[in-house]
Amino acid sequence: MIECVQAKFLRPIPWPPRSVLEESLPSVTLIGRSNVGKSTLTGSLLGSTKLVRSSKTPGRTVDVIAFRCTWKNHHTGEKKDFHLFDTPGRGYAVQDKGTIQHLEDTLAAVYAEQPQGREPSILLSLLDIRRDLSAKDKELHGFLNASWSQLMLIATKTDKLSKSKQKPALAKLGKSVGAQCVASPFANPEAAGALRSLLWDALLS
Ligand SMILES: Nc1nc2c(ncn2[C@@H]2O[C@H](COP(=O)(O)OP(=O)(O)OP(=O)(O)O)[C@@H](O)[C@H]2O)c(=O)[nH]1
Ligand SMILES: [Mg+2]
Repeated sequence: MIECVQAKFLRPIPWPPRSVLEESLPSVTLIGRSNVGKSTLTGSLLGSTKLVRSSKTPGRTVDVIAFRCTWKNHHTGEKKDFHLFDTPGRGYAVQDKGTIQHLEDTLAAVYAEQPQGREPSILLSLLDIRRDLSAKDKELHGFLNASWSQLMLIATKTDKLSKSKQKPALAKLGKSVGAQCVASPFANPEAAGALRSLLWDALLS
């Protein structure tokens, strides 16, 4: 079992982020449209909703929010430190026409903060299972598939579909982005634990 034993809110990083975090650590960065569930998933990964602000109103998160986390593997006793970045939603908080360019700049900046090839930079791209991919989503995922080695697709709001529709919808979404999609662990601590295990392996790779 992987548990978050420590999570520290660092500071909001202005958009686009110009600051450079001093410590070089692996990172997990959550991206996706506004209201898709990034801050909610951040809370699940931290094992606490106290440090995050999710909201029914789109555009809640307007800066890149950085956390310094320590996860512990209770089987081996091993610990792992990393940065977790919750980002503003595309399509609302950052509305100008250069949205994709801004996002690419953000990701490049987050990536550049770590010595390349040494620390894994894991990107979690969140997609609402009920929405068809827009042209911009496709453009962005074309860029990410080509440039990001550790990209994981997370489908949110799967619980809003009936059980029988969830699997085919996951497969369809995965096909449209050209990669496998896993369901977000919304309100399901067991599923949150399973996702932390997947990320743990990725952080150690
Ligand atoms: N039913 C359901 N609701 C979800 C899920 N994930 C998030 N939500 C809800 O969706 C709303 C938006 O969630 P947030 O986590 O604030 O979304 P966000 O992507 O951080 O939004 P911005 O900060 O505006 O970019 C909240 O009311 C959440 O409770 C999910 O998987 N299922
Ligand atoms: Mg948010």
